[in-house]
Amino acid sequence: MKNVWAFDLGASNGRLMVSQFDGNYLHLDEIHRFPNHPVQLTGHYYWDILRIYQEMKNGMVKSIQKGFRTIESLSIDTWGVDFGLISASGELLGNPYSYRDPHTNESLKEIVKTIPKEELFTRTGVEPAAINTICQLNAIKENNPGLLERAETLLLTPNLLSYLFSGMNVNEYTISTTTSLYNFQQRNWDFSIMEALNFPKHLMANIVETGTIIGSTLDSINQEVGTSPVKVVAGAGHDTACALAALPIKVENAAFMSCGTWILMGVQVSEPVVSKEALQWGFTNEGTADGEYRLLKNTMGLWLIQKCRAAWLNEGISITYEEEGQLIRNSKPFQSLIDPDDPEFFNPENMPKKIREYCIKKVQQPPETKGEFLRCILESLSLKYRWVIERLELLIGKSIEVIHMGGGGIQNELLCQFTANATNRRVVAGPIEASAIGNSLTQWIALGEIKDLKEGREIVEQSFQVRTYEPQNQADWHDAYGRFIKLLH
Ligand code: ADP
Ligand code: LRH
Repeated sequence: MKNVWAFDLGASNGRLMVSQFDGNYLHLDEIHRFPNHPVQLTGHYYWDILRIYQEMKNGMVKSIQKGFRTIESLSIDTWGVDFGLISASGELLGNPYSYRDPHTNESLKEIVKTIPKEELFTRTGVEPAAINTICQLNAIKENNPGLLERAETLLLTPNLLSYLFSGMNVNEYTISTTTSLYNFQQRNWDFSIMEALNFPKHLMANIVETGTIIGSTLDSINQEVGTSPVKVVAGAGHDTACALAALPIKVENAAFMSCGTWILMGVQVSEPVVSKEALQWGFTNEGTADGEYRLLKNTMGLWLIQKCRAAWLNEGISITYEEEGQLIRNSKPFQSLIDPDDPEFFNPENMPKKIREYCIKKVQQPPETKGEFLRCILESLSLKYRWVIERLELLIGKSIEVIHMGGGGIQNELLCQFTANATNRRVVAGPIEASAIGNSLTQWIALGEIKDLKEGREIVEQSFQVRTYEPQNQADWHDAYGRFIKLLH
């Protein structure tokens, strides 16, 4: 059996998985998992990239200790849009900013004075949004110009890390498409956008196709972790592209949902959808692992629960996931609803307090108990997914009957059931580790062990279990949607 290392780094946790392929089945072993959070200091939010790098090496050591010694290759996928800047002498300049940093608050307003929103959208396919790389670069240009002046190369997070392991400077296709600086017609960086915004034109490292073998692990790494050289593959670098690659979607009328800190819901399309409605409803088009596009909406995900749990932990209260489910089951349905994508919830200091304030403002009974907060969140999230799926259908002119959910968030069974209920569609949930599996598929394809993604998905289907959820309590969910939709206007 051959092994590859799949590093899947999410905005709440990172993990190293060994993916094994025996010619018929894939096997996945979790080697190492570590928490990951934006760190606040000096008035900004950063990623603790050096700790992430160290944890990745800790994972390699553990893998070898567990007997996975011969590794064919490695690839890294991460959340989108963020990046590191490298100096002319090859050093990392500062800590990479997190997309939750408020320094981009004014960026979009500034950018659209030069390039209107419609033009940005039709050139890049990406929803104009403050988190995007383009807005972060604009904020750095305005607030920290010295940093941009010293920067020779911009590497998106997966490729920043692959650079630290291999010394090779490239950006991979799927992660590059998240920036709002990628021109999908030219299939390259949009140098005229960069010029118009006075970004240095040399900044963006070249884009390579998904699955390019870019080099191998540095001697210093091999010595430190005790391995022989491992091929470094630029597999799909965007975690959402990886998740879609691994979902066992067989029918045309299916949508995907990648569930973690964010929830991304969409469909694969051969050309980006950049209509007026797509822009108005906040849809985006990002690259798939097989070179096409994902028409999707970036929506709030389990961040709301993560931040409630953090606030309760500050009060000394820790709840297990099992208790979480019990608390929700024991609380009254549809008491209060929120628009989960309201900007108020993007990065508040105290999430439960914000949710209460929102409900009071919208003249609803605010949640009191932990169960009420959690129920309010899960019901509101699921109702938002109905809103998204109905608009997706309008955009593609086809009906969607099945939703494939993957990612760590599907371990929340109520989220899957509520999504089936709210959307009145069958949900097929699995695999949980969709991103790590998709990451490894792009490596197995690069290594010539699997022919293409179609074959890869068939292998995933026979290797991992899925669970089906049928819609329930339609009348109640339909009534609740009537209340929910009013919150969006
Ligand atoms: P990311 O990749 O964004 O870091 P994951 O895909 O790892 O996120 O999903 C993590 C989230 O999934 C957690 O924040 C939590 O809300 C949810 N989750 C993980 N395990 C469980 C579980 N056993 N029960 C319920 N929810 C879970
Ligand atoms: C989810 C995700 C999503 C967005 C966000 C910044 O982890 O990759 O697709 O790009 O992070």
